Amino acid sequence: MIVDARHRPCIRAAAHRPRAVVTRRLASVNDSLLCWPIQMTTLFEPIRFGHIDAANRIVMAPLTRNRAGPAQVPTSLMTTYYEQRAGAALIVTEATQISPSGQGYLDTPGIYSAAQISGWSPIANAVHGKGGRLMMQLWHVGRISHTSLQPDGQQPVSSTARRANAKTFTAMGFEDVSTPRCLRLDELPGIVHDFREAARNAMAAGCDGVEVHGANGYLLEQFLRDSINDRTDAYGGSKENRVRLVVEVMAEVAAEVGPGRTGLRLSPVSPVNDAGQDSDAQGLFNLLLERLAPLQLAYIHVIEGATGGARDVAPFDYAALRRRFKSGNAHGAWIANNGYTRAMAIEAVANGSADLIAFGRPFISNPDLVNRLRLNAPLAAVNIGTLYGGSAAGYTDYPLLDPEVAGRLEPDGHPRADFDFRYRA
Ligand code: 8OZ
Repeated sequence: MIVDARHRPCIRAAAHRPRAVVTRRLASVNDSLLCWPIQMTTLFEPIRFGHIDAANRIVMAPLTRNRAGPAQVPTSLMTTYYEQRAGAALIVTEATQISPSGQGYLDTPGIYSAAQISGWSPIANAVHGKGGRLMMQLWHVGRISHTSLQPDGQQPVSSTARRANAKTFTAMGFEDVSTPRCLRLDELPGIVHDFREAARNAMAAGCDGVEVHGANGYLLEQFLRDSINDRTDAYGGSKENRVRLVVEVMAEVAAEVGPGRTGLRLSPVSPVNDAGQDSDAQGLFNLLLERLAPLQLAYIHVIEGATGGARDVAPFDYAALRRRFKSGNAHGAWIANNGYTRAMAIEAVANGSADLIAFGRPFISNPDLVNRLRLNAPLAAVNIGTLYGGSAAGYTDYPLLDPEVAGRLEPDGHPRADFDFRYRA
């Protein structure tokens, strides 16, 4: 069961108002007797899960933007970008490499050096200053990389020596990824160690927790899926063996920062980055969540369908996965993602199929997405040409909602009493 957030000062005033159920009186006849209850959505209500208290149920999904500075250090422009979006219940940072070999794209930030920790620190402070919460997404890209991005121009590493049929973004533009080298058994403790150290660094930077990137065909998924993992050691073959590395990483990260500050992102059937379908995706991910259950993680964040694409790319019973996570974990939250509209998000939270909903691209072009969703205001379209790399253009210059419309909100973000609800769905 999810318990409500301990209300922070910025939302305390609102907490005294009965928002969950309101009554509207019928004008004219016997108005003291004729009332009907209107069940209001819970998408905009606070929630506490693990050790995270969040002001609403709208998460900013991790979004790769390729604007880190030299030595993969976050910049002050990134502080502005994240601060502008702190109205989200929770921001999950763009994927951030745990080690130099974990990098797969140009100008993605890292969290393995002192300079990188110092670079992330003002971002965490800025988000907290606006009442938001910041989880750092930790990734190792594995074979989705290019030798030009690797230390000393070495081969990327993976669970296999087979190259992915995928592209990455390098100094030369979009290029085919390089052929990887298969990690030796004796190198795997080092990968687990790097995740743990990175988690420690994220907390030193002031983050509220970490989300391990177990999705989208990157290193951890390269171990999970039998379409990629062709090992014959204790980390390949059976499902039990293929979930082993993810379980070890999650156990170490949770031991470092606390399970209530640890989440995991999965994409069980997404085909991105040449991640072929597992021969039994349902069985594989069901087993993974069973093995993770004792850890009592703060949340699981699931991309439903193809990342950024079709939601029905392959059959999958997400509810079965959620049941395995929820069973015995009273404080864990289920975050759903991928192509959710406002109506779908309201419905999913209301019917309990998700506790929070993560929005990706809408957060890029709508820094005040939470207010817009509250008011059912129009959403601005994203400029695809400025997604990856570049400067402030298409990054920190997306406008806020028209102040006249935004003026219909209380300072805490809830619609004013005189709001006429014409923007409501
Ligand atoms: C879109 C599609 C696949 C991968 C990530 C950079 O997951 C990505 C990604 C984005 O971090």
